[in-house]
Amino acid sequence: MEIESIGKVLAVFYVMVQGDLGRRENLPSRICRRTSDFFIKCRRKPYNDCIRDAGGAMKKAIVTGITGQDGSYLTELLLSKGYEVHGIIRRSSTFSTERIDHIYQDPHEEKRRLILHYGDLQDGTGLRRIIERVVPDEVYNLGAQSHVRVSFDQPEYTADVVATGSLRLFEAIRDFESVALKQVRVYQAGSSEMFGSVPPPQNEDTPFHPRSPYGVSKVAAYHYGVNYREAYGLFVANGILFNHESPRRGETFVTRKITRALTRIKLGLQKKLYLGNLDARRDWGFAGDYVEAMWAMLQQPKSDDYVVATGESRSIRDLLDEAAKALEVEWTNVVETDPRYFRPAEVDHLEGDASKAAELLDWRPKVTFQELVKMMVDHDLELAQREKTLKDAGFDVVPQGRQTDG
Ligand code: NDP
Ligand code: GDR
Repeated sequence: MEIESIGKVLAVFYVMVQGDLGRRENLPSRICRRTSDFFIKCRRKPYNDCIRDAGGAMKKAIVTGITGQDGSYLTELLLSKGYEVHGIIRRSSTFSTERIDHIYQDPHEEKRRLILHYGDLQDGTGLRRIIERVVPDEVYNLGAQSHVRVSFDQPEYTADVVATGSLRLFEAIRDFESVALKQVRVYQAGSSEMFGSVPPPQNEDTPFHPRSPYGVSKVAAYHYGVNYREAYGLFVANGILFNHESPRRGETFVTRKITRALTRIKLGLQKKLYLGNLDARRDWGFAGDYVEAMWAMLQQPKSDDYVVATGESRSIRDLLDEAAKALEVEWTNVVETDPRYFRPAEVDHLEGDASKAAELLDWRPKVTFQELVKMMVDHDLELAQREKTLKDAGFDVVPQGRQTDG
């Protein structure tokens, strides 16, 4: 029998028995290549779709930035949809998996669907190795030095992770596709910070004018994505997401900083809250809603760019009003301005127009601004209450995390 026919027979056998042909290591590579050709050329459908249609194999996704706010919500979503999720985490001297501890699966568990790999966007070889091992259907690139103020202190590092890190990932996927003959769909985490100083409302046609090293790096990553789409046919969807928050938001971003501080102040654990510019306006949504848009972008027949936003904006003062109202406290006498939180160049007003996402992805935000603030306040009040209980019982309570002078 000719090698091509053997390949076809083996392919069908594997799809029926295991539904897992996507793993190249399961077959001798020459036969695997032939079977890939068979699926791609004969069926005229993307490789993964053929496999799934024939045998219903589980989809595999790689998530960079899995330990971050969005990574944790996205992983919950993908697991609920039956995916096998491979998260890339950075080695650190303390644990960084707090946001995913509730869904963590021990390597000794059978049939795990959440697998963690050490890797870094600064290490292209490591990224390539993970992609080759996992053979993903989808890659979500959420990893970043994501703090705008910090990017002024560490511009080169931010550019290396956010811009060049994305390029390393696209390069690795491009090479992988050409060898594995398998399409990988890529989500690139773009940001409303790319619009910077351009007046609202901002949509997919609004020009970019970033105002920070972070914003500039995200613009570069966005253009790398578009370029790889045009040059190599890579499926890259750029999500241009406006601010999205949750009880899992990092504590140095303004929403969480406010809800953490006001709840501690309410219980007498803290006296003051130091903030920067209170007049900036942001379009704040709920992170849990926004990860649904990320996933929807990769299910489209063609890769494209989408703004994801609520269409409403509020100032930091409005946010303080809403959080203080929920807690029945007064903020004006506890909040002080500290210039160290000002930015060398500020983004004054972001308010997105997400009508393209509504029309093509059928995506709309579900959680309102008031519900979001309430959710964060309730969560942080519980944290503060725990802290107070320990303190009242005579235990030393040291708040976690330290602010730098930068
Ligand atoms: P977080 O800051 O919460 O998470 C960032 C993640 O990136 C963490 O898992 C972090 O790991 C990881 N990371 C940092 N540096 C590297 C690196 N060198 N290599 C690999 N991973 C790294 O961000 P969010 O979850 O809020 O945001 C997710 C993505 O979306 C980011 O790219 C962000 O810039 C972008 N974005 C966010 C918006 C928002 O409002 N949240 C809006 C628009 C875009 P570790 O835990 O080890 O630090
Ligand atoms: P942003 O979020 O810069 O929009 O980036 P952040 O919450 O840091 O700032 C929002 C606005 O609040 C003002 N502000 C302060 N900000 C912080 N962090 N701390 C303060 O004390 C403070 N006082 C006032 C800021 O000047 C700013 O105008 C977030 C990140 O998640 C990015 O990764 C993402 O791309 C964008 O949202 C969309």
